Amino acid sequence: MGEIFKGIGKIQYEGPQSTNPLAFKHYNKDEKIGDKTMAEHLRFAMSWWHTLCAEGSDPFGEDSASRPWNQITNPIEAAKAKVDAGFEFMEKMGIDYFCFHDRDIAPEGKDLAETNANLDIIVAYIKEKMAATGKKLLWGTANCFNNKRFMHGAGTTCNAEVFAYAAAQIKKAIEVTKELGGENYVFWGGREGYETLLNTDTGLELDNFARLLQMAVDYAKEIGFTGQFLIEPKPKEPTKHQYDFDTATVLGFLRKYNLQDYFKMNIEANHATLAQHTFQHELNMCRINNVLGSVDANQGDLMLGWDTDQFPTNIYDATMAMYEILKAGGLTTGGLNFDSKVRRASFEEEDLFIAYIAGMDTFAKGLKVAHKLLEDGVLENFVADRYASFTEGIGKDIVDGKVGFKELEAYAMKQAPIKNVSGKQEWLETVVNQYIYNQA
Ligand code: XUL
Ligand code: CO
Repeated sequence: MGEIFKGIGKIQYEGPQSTNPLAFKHYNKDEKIGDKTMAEHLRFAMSWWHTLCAEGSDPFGEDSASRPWNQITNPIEAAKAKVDAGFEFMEKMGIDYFCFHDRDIAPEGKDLAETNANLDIIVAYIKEKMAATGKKLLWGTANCFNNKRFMHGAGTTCNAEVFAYAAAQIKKAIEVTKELGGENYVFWGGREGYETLLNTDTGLELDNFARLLQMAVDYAKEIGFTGQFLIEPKPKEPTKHQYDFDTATVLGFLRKYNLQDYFKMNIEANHATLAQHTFQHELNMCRINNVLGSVDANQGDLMLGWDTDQFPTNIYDATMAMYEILKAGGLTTGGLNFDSKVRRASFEEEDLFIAYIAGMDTFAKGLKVAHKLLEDGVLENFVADRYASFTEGIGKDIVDGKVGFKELEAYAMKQAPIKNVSGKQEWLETVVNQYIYNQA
């Protein structure tokens, strides 16, 4: 298509005092934070769907933006133009990774065979672009929620014909992800839930969902796909109740069906808040269970009950997210994928750049603050002191499994009056704020 984002050059780092809307204020990709560069820590990714496919429509209104690459009538040519736009965007933004659903990159054909053939054409085109630019695929996934065939679900449908179709679609999506060297493969259960229990066999649906995931595990082994499988929890929307409600629920499911060794989580900030959790809570649950895979970086509107997928600008949330990520040992095969969309009224192409800069700067600043917090051991030292009673005496006996109810009763009968110590929440909140204010 030739240059698409005319008048916008490569986005540069200009430092915290810059007032240039098209410059980074905190994200300085080669700057070292601890032993890794910012780019290595943050592993930013562009989401194909929100960045290249979405044009501002919502349930009440038509598109507000018409992207030039989507104006081409031939669907394969339009898909190629979208690839051109995506790679130019990543290049200008300095983003190394991208993520897609199968249907984001190539149009459906008249049947599955033609749809797969369309995918092959675009995958070959993307592969060429990857080789020329060094951009990488963070994860691929199958869109088993948009087409009306999935009205009752995909892996959790009541219709075995649909289950078979979904399995075939996911098989192809895993093959494509492998072909492009994808580091992960995501399962987000868009329709894997129910609208009413009056017509739903939840037992069969969950068993079948586990069967589908087991088939994916088996097939990945068979074809030598070594990327990490991820499940992206979300409690609701589009279904009233989604089975992959949150990290704790997904872990219970995986353990029941003996799938726990094959899946980690892809945590999305706005999904966490829809489940009435903080973003940090979900990352924390992943960290302590060793299942932190990747992150869909966005933010919701806490006053709304749906997924608004806004670009992340909340510095406090980003700091605490990076704190959990660093404590977990960092994003290994994962990354920070902007599953975020510009607001409907931010319809100009420049707004895409401004939005990504806002998100990347927020996480870069969060990374710097979180690194410093950890380096100084502020919260760690406080927490260690708070639980010190479990490192000696009766507390150590509890942790070591040396005592049961009877021994503890005997101990409690003779113990001195119990003294507690303040949790100092307000003080800790002040300290975190000070780190945010004082970190350049
Ligand atoms: C939907 C959502 C998806 C997944 C991939 O809420 O987050 O875009 O990230 O299917
Ligand atoms: Co997501």
